[in-house]
Amino acid sequence: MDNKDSILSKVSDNASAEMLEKSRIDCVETCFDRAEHQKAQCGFGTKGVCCRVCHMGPCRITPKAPKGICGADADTIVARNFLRETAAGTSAHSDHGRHLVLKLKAVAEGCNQDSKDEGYGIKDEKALLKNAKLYGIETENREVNAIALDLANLMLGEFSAQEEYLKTLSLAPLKRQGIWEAKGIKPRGIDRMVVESLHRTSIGVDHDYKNLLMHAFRTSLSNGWGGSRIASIVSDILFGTPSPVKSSANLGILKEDTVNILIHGHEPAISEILAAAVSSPDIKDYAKSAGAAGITLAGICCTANEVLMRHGVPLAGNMLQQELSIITGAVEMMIVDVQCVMPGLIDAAKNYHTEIVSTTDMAKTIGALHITVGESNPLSAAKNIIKRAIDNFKNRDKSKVKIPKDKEDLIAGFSVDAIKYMLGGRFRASFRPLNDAIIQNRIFGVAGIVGCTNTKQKTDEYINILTEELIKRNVLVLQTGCAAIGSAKAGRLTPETALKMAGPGLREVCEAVGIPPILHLGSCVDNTRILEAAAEIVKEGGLGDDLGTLPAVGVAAEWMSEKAISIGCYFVSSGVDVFLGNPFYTSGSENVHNYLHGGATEDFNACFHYYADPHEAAQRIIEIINKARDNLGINKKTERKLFDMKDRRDL
Ligand code: BF8
Ligand code: SF4
Repeated sequence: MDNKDSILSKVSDNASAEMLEKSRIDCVETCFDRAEHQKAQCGFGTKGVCCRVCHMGPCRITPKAPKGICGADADTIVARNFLRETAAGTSAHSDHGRHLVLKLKAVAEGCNQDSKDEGYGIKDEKALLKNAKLYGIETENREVNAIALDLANLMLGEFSAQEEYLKTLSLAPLKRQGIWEAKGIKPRGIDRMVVESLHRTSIGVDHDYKNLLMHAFRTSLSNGWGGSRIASIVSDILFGTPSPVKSSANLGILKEDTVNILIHGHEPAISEILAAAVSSPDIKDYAKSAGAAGITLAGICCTANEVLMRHGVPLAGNMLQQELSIITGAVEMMIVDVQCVMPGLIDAAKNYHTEIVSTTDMAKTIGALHITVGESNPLSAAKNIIKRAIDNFKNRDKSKVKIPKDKEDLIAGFSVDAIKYMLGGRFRASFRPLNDAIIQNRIFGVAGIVGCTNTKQKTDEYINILTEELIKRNVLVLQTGCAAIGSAKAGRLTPETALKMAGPGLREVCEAVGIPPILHLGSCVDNTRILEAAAEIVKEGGLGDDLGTLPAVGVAAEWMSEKAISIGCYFVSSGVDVFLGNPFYTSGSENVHNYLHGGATEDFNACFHYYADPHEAAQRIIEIINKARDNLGINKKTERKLFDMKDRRDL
């Protein structure tokens, strides 16, 4: 059994530590225990030199056996594995995007509604019109549904295009588009890119490690400037473009006297309708009649981020807290959709009254109750699920309940439109003040800190150390995914707490504008909001004409998912250096490893950097940003000027 010290070496926040301790008392196994059981991880796997793409193998590369049975060497095998991971990550984000486009199409055709005002609909017509125009769709004097249908059909074409290049690429700066063209990595249809990845990596096809890696970058672009971007755009149209919203984070948001329902996964369609169901008066009455004071709806992982951004639904926790949330004994139901949902939830739930409900036909787990929200009357279907959770309230065993007190306030909801609005106000919404602040060295640079939590690291530690080190040095931090939840749990997503840590220049700007120095931009697909912001900064002028010239970096601090590999690749091929807190499984090939961690700079002006220590990462990030500033000629010593009232108003 773990002692307190060993528990504290696994998790950073007190709520998680308390629940991990309770897991010992309740005899519930968690991912932290299973990580111990898996400790002696396979060296061939971690080096990337195990190949099982055909059944003459598996083949493993060693000094004595430098080639597989077919003759494939370490370079080929490592690059093939890397491409397969990138393709899987791309497919996850992009399929999420596809489901949303299909939802938009159904809504435009008048389906997916209970009545005119209930069920799914187009919440943000402004976002629809803006994006339709971006794609060249006629909007003048046309019905909203007709425009939505055209946009949905165009976006479906982004998945199925065989010969045409992705239209969404045109949202990137022209110079970057030119680099993709010159390097031959402009993706065609998203589905084609993923299928081609599988084809290329099957036995006897592509053996040139560089050619394989180029297809990894090409495929990742079909995610970042394709599937994920489309997912964010369509989510905003269907559910509303986020704007700053207050909420709170960590397991302390659960309540002893309410029915507690957790939503977990990634796709916002189900959670949106559940959020609507929970706030309907008949459901509130139903909860009261069951003896509860109300319903607490909260989220885990990126589904949580989606409904936080749009409705202020609190964050129960990030990926490695999913089992810990059940161990509170106070969760009536966890409703899951796709991605990052651990099969281990079922065994954890068996120890309590918690019911796990899966909602998507493509993601089932034995032991979970499967209920889908169909095309007709989605709101009624969602209400029925919530009623079932309420019915389960009476089964809660009070003797097993222990809810940690920890919860922190937060501000989220920073879509690109919201950031522009905060910076420039309603009539002059723009990135100009941010660009000026960077040019004047009030803000030294920008870092996007994204990604997961991983049992190989103490949860949230790397994220929080690095974030603190960077804002101290006046680097504005943009966050998404589980990294943002990590900062939220540490109480860093409030202007007050974070401003105490920020360097003087960054603090000045944040105070003048009224934003925290760490901005929560949303879920993992919303990493494309970071690219969108970067593209807007380039467009605004004064910081070069390409994403690759910006004083900006990306960081996947505690990543574990294949999605993070795809994200990292689309950042690098978009010209943004990416720091990893965990290594890729590529060390078995010097050629592959060296290209990804250095050689790629020649092609894209960016590459990957692995640092196990967040302090060292911070140091190197500062050097890279400094070099970008030098190249832009904005490192000239400018006279520091304190803001007077007029400057603040101008900002
Ligand atoms: O898509 S950050 S652990 S929840 S993979 Fe998963 Fe990683 Fe969390 Fe969101 Ni992204
Ligand atoms: Fe072995 Fe080649 Fe088959 Fe891979 S493709 S398992 S290296 S024979």
